[in-house]
Amino acid sequence: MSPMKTVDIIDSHTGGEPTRLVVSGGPDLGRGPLAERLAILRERHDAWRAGIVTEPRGSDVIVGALLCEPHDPSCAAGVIYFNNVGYLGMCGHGTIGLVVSLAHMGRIAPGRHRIETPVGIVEATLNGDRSVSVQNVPAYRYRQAVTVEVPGHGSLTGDIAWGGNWFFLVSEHGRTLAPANIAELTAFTSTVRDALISQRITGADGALIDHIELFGPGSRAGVDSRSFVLCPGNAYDRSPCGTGTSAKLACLAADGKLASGEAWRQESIIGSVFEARYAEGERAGTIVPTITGHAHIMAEGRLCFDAQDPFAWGIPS
Ligand code: PYC
Repeated sequence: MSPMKTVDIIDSHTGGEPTRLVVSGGPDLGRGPLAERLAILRERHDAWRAGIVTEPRGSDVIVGALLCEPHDPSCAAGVIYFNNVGYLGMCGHGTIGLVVSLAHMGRIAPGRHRIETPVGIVEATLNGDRSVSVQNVPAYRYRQAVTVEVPGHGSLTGDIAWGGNWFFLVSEHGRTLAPANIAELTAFTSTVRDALISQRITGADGALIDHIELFGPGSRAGVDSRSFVLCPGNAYDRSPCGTGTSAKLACLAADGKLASGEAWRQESIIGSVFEARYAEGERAGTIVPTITGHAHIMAEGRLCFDAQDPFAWGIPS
């Protein structure tokens, strides 16, 4: 009998959004910078991504996080994020989950830790109350008030911003952001993303805008706004989305609606909250966002990949 491949994982969730941290058993990606290792993972081991996060072992909602030795020795860890359809440059909720999982493993203590990602180094602080504050990569608004024609829905105007991933952010959409409307919001935002692609509306350097964010009023006192975030594989983010909140801060800063250091409390569609603030970035027009939230450990486990299992590496689409 051939030996079974195994992968050790820790599952956590951040404001309801799951993160599956791969602790050991991942493919050999060498020792290069994280962006290089991501390219190797994408080109040579994509089946492995699908096996970890997609059905039947995973689901469309799970974000995977491959724990890597950092290339930069000043970092406590390196990480590559992935989901049901591909790879993420950065992931805010995932970094909060990563830090709580590393603390659970006894690998880090409360305090500040540098984490290497394919889009740059972020700094995460494990706070005394077990919350985690992630100082993200610099965020910026790339274009303001861009109009897209959405088939069946007419014109829609939003901003394009970078927060570690590319976002199209819309406040004037005429929809109620309530859990009862999730199916309709998912269908609508997915049509918006397709329209952006077909009308060649992109981020900088032609980058695909793969996250769509709708904003509305918060549901309770002390919350500034509620959002619905469509992720690349058509799952919606159960958390307020760390990179999406970073993109929102960049737009608020550009509009003069939020001052440096001022708190912004962003609520997700299911009611979980991140608190966010920014400092001015080094490059004009950029900000450095810090996102604070809580994550909880849900499981420690070992995934088994049976050579006889036709669906060991996911269900082919
Ligand atoms: O928290 O940045 C985030 C994120 C991206 C996709 C899902 N969550």
